Amino acid sequence: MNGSNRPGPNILITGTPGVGKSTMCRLLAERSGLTWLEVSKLAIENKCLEEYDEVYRCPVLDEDKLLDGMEPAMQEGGKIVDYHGAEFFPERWFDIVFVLRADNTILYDRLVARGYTGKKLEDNIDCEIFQTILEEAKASYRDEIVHELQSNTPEEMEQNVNRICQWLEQWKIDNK
Ligand code: DAT
Repeated sequence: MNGSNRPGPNILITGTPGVGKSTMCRLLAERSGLTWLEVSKLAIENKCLEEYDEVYRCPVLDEDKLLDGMEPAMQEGGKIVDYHGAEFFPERWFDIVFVLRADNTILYDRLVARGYTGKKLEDNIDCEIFQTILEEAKASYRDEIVHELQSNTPEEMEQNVNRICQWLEQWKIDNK
């Protein structure tokens, strides 16, 4: 049940970079009418990116500032959030969490196509092999709200979106 009194549920879509979070969120937002909060864009818009990490070749995120900026929208409910991590959001924000997964070889090709090389490429492939984000999600949220979804093919993405839309319809019935 929804203990938060939100008018709509909040959904977290997480997983290793390249598993298909943003591609699926775009489609899910269109189909469901929920609002997609793209954390990577919010971080830029709300000026939450600090100095550049030379090893990982990406800027360091000011997590507290990002979370404070997201709070009002999350309280409204009806939000889809995608991020390549699951542990730094408040647990109370989410009604359900989906962890997207992809086969290592498929993920490798996607990340190479994105221009990832060296340590960044290796670390992200290791992250998927060791199912780091799945473990993070299970450690951060109640087991029964964490679901793993395979995201290797367009057909699987379609099935995933349908499944989440069905869950949403049931949520509306249960929370009338
Ligand atoms: P993420 O947001 O998790 O980093 P993405 O949505 O940008 O990933 O997807 C990475 C690439 O993989 C992009 O070129 C689209 C493709 N892709 C994503 N999901 C897919 C799927 N289920 N089947 C085939 N290709 C997919």
